[in-house]
Amino acid sequence: PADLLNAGTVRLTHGAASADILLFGATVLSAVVGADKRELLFLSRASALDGSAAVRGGIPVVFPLFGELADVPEGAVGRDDVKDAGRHGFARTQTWTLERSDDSDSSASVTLVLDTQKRDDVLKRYPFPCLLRYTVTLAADSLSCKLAVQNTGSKTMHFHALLHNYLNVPVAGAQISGLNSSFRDKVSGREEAAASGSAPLTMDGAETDRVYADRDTVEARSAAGRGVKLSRSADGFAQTVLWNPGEKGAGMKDMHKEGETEFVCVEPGYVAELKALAAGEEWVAEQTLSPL
Ligand code: TA6
Repeated sequence: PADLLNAGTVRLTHGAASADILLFGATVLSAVVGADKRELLFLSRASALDGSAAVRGGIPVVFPLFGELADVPEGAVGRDDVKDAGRHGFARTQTWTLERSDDSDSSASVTLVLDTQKRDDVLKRYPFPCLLRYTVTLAADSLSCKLAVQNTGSKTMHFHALLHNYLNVPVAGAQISGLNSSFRDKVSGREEAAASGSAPLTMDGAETDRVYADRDTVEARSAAGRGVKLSRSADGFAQTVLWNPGEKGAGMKDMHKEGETEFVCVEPGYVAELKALAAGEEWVAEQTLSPL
């Protein structure tokens, strides 16, 4: 079932599994699944949860701009559409509306919507009316997040979309498998060729910020061998971002002390270019997280 815990948080439960979703940003804050009740997500204890800022942890929804406008090459198709969208866009800082909840024998789910046609402040930043529909489904051993973007306006719109998963996987010595393609390294500013072979990548705690061309299953395991598997069903998410701030975490005011050592962000997104979506069309992407 889905219960409104207070005005701002929905709690999904299914058997022993539970998940909390903040209406602010449609941010999944926690997902506890599996026989051993494993928390899949990291949430900073210093994060605001009162709607004053985006959440540092959980699964913020990034839309319609990933990063900064300066990250989008001049002249890129659709760049002008997102010029006022702001860092990581507005979806993570708008309060979404509870549309429905469903229960079945195998899962519990909730659907939140954000209709930008009803938000004058959003339309000023991104003048493309659209309906975002986000369905979070909790099963005994997994959490799925499905994002649908419907263009309800009369012109083609352009956007990035990404689920900024903060996985509860300590970064020191973490092994990431499934990221074998070429990538853009945002720390060095370089494009890097694909590594030969498919050996897992080992994280060393240094700042890492990469956009991989990989779009298949990615597994992140701690040095102790446990972790989270990210898979996708709809094929909307065409890249994968790997991020940890390293030492920069200490300078983040919404990060608890040494919180940056406790997670790895593995984020499915459509971020290599701006997606064009014609009037009346819908775009759908979905991820599933499960314990390893
Ligand atoms: O997804 C990686 C990233 O874009 C990084 O560049 C990084 O700074 C991070 O997201 C967090 O952004 P935020 O605005 O939440 O501080």
